[in-house]
Amino acid sequence: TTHSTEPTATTESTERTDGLAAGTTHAGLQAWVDEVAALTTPDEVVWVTGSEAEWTRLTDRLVAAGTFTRLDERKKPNSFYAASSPNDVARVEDRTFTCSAEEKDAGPTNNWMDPQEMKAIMRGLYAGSMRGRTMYVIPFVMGHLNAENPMFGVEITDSEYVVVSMRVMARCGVNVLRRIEELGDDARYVPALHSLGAPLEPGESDVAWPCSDTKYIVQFPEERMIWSYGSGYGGNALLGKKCYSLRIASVMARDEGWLAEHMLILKLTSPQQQVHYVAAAFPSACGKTNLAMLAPTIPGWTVETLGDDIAWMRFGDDGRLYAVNPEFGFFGVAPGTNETTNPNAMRTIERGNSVFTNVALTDDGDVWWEGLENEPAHARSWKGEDWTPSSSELSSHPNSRYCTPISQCPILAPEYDDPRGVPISAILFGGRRKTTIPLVTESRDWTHGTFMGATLSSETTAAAVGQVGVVRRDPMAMLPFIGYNAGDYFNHWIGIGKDADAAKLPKIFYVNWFRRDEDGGFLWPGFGENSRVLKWVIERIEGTAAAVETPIGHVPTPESLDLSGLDLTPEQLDAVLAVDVDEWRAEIPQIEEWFARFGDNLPVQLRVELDGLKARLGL
Ligand code: SAT
Ligand code: MN
Repeated sequence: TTHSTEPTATTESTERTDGLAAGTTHAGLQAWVDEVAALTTPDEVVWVTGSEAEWTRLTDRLVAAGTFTRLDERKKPNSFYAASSPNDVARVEDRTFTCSAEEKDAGPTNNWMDPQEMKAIMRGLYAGSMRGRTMYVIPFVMGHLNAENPMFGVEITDSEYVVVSMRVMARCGVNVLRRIEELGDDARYVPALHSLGAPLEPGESDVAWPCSDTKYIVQFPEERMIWSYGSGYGGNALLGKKCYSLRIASVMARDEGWLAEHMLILKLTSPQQQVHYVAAAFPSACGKTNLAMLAPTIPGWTVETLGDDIAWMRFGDDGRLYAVNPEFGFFGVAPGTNETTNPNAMRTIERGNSVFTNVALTDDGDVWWEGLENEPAHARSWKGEDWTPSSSELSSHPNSRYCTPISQCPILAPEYDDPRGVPISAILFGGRRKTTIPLVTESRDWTHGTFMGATLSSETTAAAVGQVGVVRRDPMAMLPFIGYNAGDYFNHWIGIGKDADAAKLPKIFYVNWFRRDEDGGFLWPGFGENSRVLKWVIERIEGTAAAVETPIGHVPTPESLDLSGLDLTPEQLDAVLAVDVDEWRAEIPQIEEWFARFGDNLPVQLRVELDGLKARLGL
C-alpha cells in the first residue's frame, strides 16, 4: 500500500460533511498552519473534527497501510494492534531538550540547546519532511473545555497513528476549534508540531511504522511551544501528554502559582461514606495506573478513578488544593496487567475503542502480553516473529501500551469531568526501591514533604530508553518532565506551602510497595492490598491511626495497619516498616551528591531538612 492510494478529493469532501471547513477563522492559527505546511510540504492538509466518520476513515487507512491490525470484534470491538519499529519503543530522554533562552533556566536535569540554534537544526529537518503524507491539524484541550481558562493546544502531525491516539487521550476536534475561534486573540493555545521525519517519494511504498533515526523532542518554555521530530511513540509524539501537560504546563504553573504534576488522582470512600481524594506520584511504569484503579481488599472501602498519570492542582476559593486530570484516556503499560493486578483496566480495554502497541497478536485476533491470563500456544510477537511459550524472547515489549478511553473505566468517578477538579487530602510520593524506604512514611509538614519528593528515588524502568534497574533520583517522579530548573521547581513547591493555610494543604506521604527480603522476594503483596496503606493515610489525616516518630518521619505502628485477612508474618511486617539507620546513613551521601547538582539554586529549606535528617541519624 502507498499513500497515493488515498483519494484526496474524497477526504476533503467528507471533512466538509463532518461540518468543519478546511481551515479556521482564527488568523493566528491559520497563519501558523500555513507556515508549517509551506515548510513541511505535505500532499494535503486535513483538520481533525473528532467525528465517528473520521475515526473510521483514519483507522481504515492505518489498516490498509499495515500499521494497524483490526482485532476480533467479539473480543475487542473497534480496537487495533500496532507494532512499532524496534528503535521507537519509549521516550528518548537523551533526545529531549528544554530550549529556554538561557541555559541556567533549563537547570541541571534537562538537556539544553540555544533556541535559535535548535530551531535552525529542526527547520532543516522539517523542510519537506511531510512530503507524500497528509498533514493533520488537531485542535485539542487539556482539561475541560469549560474550564475557567481552557488549556488549548493544536498539534500538527503527519501520523494517522498519532491522530487516532490523540483522539483517545485528549478532548479533540471541532468543538475545541470553535471555542478557540470564539475566544480569538484571548485563546491561549500551545502550538505543538510533530513530524515522523519519514517523507515518501512519488511511488515509494510506506513502511508499517514510519519514523526517523534522528529524533528530537523539544520544548520552548518561554514560547509555550513544542517541536517533535522522528518518533511515533506516545510520550514523544502525543504532544498533549508529557510535553504539554507536564513540561510546558510546569512552566505555566510556576508563573501562575499552581502545580502540574506526574500524579494519578483517586477517590477513596470509607465504610462511613467519608470521601477523600488522593494524588500520587510514581515514576513511569511503577504501578500508577494499577493504584489509580485499585480494587481494595479491605471490606467497605471503595476506590474510584479520576486519572492515572497527570494532575494539575490549583488553589480553590476555600484555600484547598484542587486537582484535575487534563487527559481523556489511559496510556497504560500492558505487561503485568491482568485480572488480579488491575481488573478495572481489563474491563476498560475490553469495551474496545482502544489501540494496543508492541504487545503480541494472537492467532484468534486478540492481544496478549506477559502476565496476562490465558497464555496462547502461539502468537505473533511485537517484533513480528512467531512466538510460543517456549520462546526465549518476550512476546511483548516491556513498555508496550494500551491506549483506551477513560470514559470506559467501570470505576470512573463522575467528578473526573468537573472543570473545577477535586480537593486533595493527601499526596503520595513513591518509587521502586528494594531496600531502605519503608512501606509508608508520613511527612512532618509540607516542607518536609517537599524534601521527600525532592529526594524521591527509584530503580529505572523500561518506560525510557536506557539501562533498567539502577537507582536514580527522580524528584516528584518528574525528573524527565520538569520544564525548567529543578532547583527553582523545588522552590516553587516550597512557595506553594508558604502561601497556603497549612491545615488545608494535603498531607504528604512517601510509599514503597517494592521493598524486598534477602532472597529478593517482595515483602509486601501490593496491588489491591495497597488499600491498607490508603486506609492508614486517611486515618492519619482524620487523627485516628497511630504512628511512631522516626528519623525520617512517621511510620505506622504494626498494630495501626489494618492487616485483617492478610497473610503476612510479624517478621515481614517489621521488615517492610523498618527504618534501618545504617541503610539511611548510606543514603545520605547519595542525597548530598544529588543536592550538590543544584548549587545555589537549591532552596535553603531543603538543605535545612537534610541537616535535620543527618542529625537525627546521628551523623
Ligand atoms: O511517556 S509516556 O506518556 O508515553 C508513558 C510514560 O512514560 O508515562
Ligand atoms: Mn507517566
